[in-house]
Amino acid sequence: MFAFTRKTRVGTAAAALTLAVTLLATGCSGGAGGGSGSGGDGGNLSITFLPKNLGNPYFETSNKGGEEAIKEFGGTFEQVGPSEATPTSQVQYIQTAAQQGVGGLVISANDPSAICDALDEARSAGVKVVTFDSDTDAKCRDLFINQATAEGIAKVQVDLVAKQIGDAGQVAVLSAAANATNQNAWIELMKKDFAADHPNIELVDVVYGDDDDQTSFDRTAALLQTYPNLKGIVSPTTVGIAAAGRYLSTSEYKGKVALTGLGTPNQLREYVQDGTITSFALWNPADLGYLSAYATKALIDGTITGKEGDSFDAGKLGKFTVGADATVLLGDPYVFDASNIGNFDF
Ligand code: RAM
Repeated sequence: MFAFTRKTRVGTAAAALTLAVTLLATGCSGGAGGGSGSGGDGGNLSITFLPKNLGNPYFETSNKGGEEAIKEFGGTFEQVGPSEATPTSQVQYIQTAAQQGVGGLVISANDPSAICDALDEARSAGVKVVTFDSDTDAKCRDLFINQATAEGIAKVQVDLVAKQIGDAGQVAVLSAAANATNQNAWIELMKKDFAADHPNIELVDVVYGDDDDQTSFDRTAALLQTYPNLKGIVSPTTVGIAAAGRYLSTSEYKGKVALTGLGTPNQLREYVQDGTITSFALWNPADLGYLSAYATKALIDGTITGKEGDSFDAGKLGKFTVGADATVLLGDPYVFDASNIGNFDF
């Protein structure tokens, strides 16, 4: 029996919000809600969340979702993480969690392979390893909780920028850390989409802000200087798009150079209101954390092993089934604009 312990602050009602698209959770076979969970001795339900880095509102929201789920099923939630999103910065936290004997580790990887040795050791010690948001090589983890398909995430951003610049001209990508598994997968697919469907759009550069606000801000300034004819910036990171929005909103480029990508409504609201940003996309990070926690519980209590076709209950989100490559899919990306941004608080 595990008492729930809270090691992060509980914030607003953000975690309770569910995006229109994700709440479909169709087959929603009855939310567990408040405390049904595993009951009794479902294994070691002490679960540690390890984001790419701390201080990113996106991960604060996903952690809140994880915390909510773990509270429901009576486990212990902890959140740890490095200050910088570098390839090996998470290793020491993985080692510590394993030494502490946690039952599960939920991690968003800064690099597909740099943390694999540490994860292997943790798994040998009996820790269930679940990646979420940004995967490792599949052999290094038990399960990956994917926010939306990589193809869908790439396409929504390409479609948005194409529409915003009249389907012609130069665009650049402002990404996160150079090794980030998720952004790199999305960028590769964006390149294909541009080449296949948008012959008049030229992707001139991909630069990296390291999911650091100041670095992302500086990279935005440099892009605008280097490419005077730039028509649009696509930033597939919540940190990057917020920093680029801040730069553009007080510059001569506001409303002239389009900015889109993946962002949180709370960070971008003012830039939608002041005309810097028309529309952008994301999923519900709280739901992603919530689903990841329930998936980890299901691995720990033996409901699933990560085999394709395994299914488990994820509380208010309903039932989910493990797909190919031990991956579970949350849903579809969602587009935010002036008409709907007021409905969201995260
Ligand atoms: C940042 C991180 C995260 C990514 C989002 C869209 O918060 O890079 O991994 O999924 O942006």
